[in-house]
Amino acid sequence: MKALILVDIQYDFISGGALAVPEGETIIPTVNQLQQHFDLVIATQDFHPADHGSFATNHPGKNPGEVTDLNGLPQILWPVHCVQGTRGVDFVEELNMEKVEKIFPKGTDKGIDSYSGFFDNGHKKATGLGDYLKEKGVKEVFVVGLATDYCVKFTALDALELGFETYLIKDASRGVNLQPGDVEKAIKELDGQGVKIVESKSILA
Ligand code: VGL
Ligand code: ZN
Repeated sequence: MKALILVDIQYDFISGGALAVPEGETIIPTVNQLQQHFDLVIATQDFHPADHGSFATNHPGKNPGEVTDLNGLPQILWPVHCVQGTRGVDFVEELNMEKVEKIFPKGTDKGIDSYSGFFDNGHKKATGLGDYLKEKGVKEVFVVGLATDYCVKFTALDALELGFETYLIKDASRGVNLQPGDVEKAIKELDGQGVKIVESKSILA
């Protein structure tokens, strides 16, 4: 049983969004095609309250890109993004959601960020995604979406740690590249940990 996880394909992560990932929207046609090749499709949704601790504006004197301490964890500060009730939090209209069986929101606790779709950044609370996939009999997890160097990366690493055979579909993901080369670094790290890096054509063929 193979599952496809669509990570954070939301307005704030595409061109024009608050935390725009370069070329973020260009993955959508490929992601839509890929869905037809999977038994199960699920989506994660970055889903912050307005007072979330990952927003630079909630730390007077600090700017996006700076790192602070958030309840004992290092936290990169981001522009305000994916706030519940705003358009930025919505899935991009062109993304086919018909096959998506369940949505897993994350980043809802203002005191801790959650890059992975499985756990918060402190690995304290599970979103339920791991148990859900296991109950469905999933053995292989394929990860696509935004952003390769943050939420896609940590979702893939947690999938691997939970015992799933884990794949990153490279061309169906895009990254932030806060520092030049971050995406390549993330892919190398995933590869080194045992995530299989593949191209969409190997699945669509
Ligand atoms: C993400 C930074 C902050 C992501 C979410 O979806 O990769 N990155 N929140
Ligand atoms: Zn976020």
